[in-house]
Amino acid sequence: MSGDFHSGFVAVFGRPNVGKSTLVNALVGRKVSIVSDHPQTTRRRITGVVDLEGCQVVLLDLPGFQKPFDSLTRRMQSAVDDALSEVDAALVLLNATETFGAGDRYVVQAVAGAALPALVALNKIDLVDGPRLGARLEEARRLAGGRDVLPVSARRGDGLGDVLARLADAMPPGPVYFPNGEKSDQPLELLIAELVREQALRRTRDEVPHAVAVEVTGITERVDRPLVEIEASLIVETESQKAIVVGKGGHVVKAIGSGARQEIEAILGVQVFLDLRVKVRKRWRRDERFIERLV
Ligand SMILES: Nc1nc2c(ncn2[C@@H]2O[C@H](COP(=O)(O)OP(=O)(O)OP(=O)(O)O)[C@@H](O)[C@H]2O)c(=O)[nH]1
Ligand SMILES: [Mg+2]
Repeated sequence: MSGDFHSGFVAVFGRPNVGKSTLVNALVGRKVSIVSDHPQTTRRRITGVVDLEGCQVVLLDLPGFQKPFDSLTRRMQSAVDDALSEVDAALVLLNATETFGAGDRYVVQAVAGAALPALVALNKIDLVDGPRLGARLEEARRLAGGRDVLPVSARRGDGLGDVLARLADAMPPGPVYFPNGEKSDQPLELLIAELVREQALRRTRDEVPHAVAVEVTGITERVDRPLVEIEASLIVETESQKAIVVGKGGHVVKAIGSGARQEIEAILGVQVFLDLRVKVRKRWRRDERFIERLV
C-alpha cells in the first residue's frame, strides 16, 4: 500500500435478523444502530465509522433484504437497492444457525450483479458446535460461488479483526470522510428515537414491534441545572396496540421510558427527563408522508 490514505463506504447486506446491526456496532465499538430479535428492526441506513491505521471504513448498516409489501418496507428495500450502486464494497452476512434460503441467494446474487468487491461472513458461530460449523462454512462457500467465507460472532467479537483487515484492503485511496473521531452522522433526535424504539421492541411481540414508530418532538437543555428534557411519542397503528404498549397501570410504557432514559443518559453523560406519550396513527405504515418524515 502506498503512503496515501485509503477510505470508502461498505454496505452491510443480508436477510433480516442475521446480525448486521450487531456486527456494525461491534466493528465501530459503539452502539450506533439498534438491535432486537425481531426481524426488520433496522428501517433506514445507519452510518458507523471505523478508523484504522491510514484508513477509514464507513459502514452502512441497512434494513434486511426483503420483498416489500407496504410503503414502509418499500422504503426500507429502496435504501438497500440504493446502497448497492453507491458503495465501494459490500459485506454480505449470513446466519450460521439457519438454513440458507431464497433470501440469502438473492442477496449474494444482487451483490455479484452489482460487481462490487464483496466479503462474505457467516455470523452467530457461537451458536454452532465445531463439527457442524465446518459443514455450514462449506455450504456458505458454495452459496457465495466459491468465495472465502469468514466465520464470525458479532455478539462475542470472534473474527472481527479478520473482517476489518479484509475491508481495509478493499478500500481505494480516499479522504477522511468523518474527521474528529465521529462514529456516526445520525442526528441526536433520530438516535434518541431509535433508542426508545429499541426498548419498545424488547417489551412487545407479535405484530406490535412492526407497528411502532417513535417521534422525538423536543430536546431542551435546562440552563439552571445539568438536565436534558426530552419529549417523545411512541406511535402505533391501533387502539389495541396502544393498550399493549401502555400496559396495565402504564407499566410497559414506564419500563420502555426508563430503559431508554438510561441508554440516553449514558450517551449524553447528563441526567435526562424523558416524557413519553403513546399515540395512535392508523395505518401509518402505508402513509408515505409520515414515513418520509419519521423513518
Ligand atoms: N448468538 C448470537 N446472536 C447474535 C449474533 N449477532 C446478532 N445476534 C442476535 O441476533 C438478533 C438480530 O440481530 P440484529 O443485529 O438486530 O440483526 P439485523 O440483521 O440487523 O436485523 P434487521 O435490522 O432486522 O435486518 C439479535 O437478537 C442479536 O442479539 C451473534 O453473533 N451470536
Ligand atoms: Mg439491523
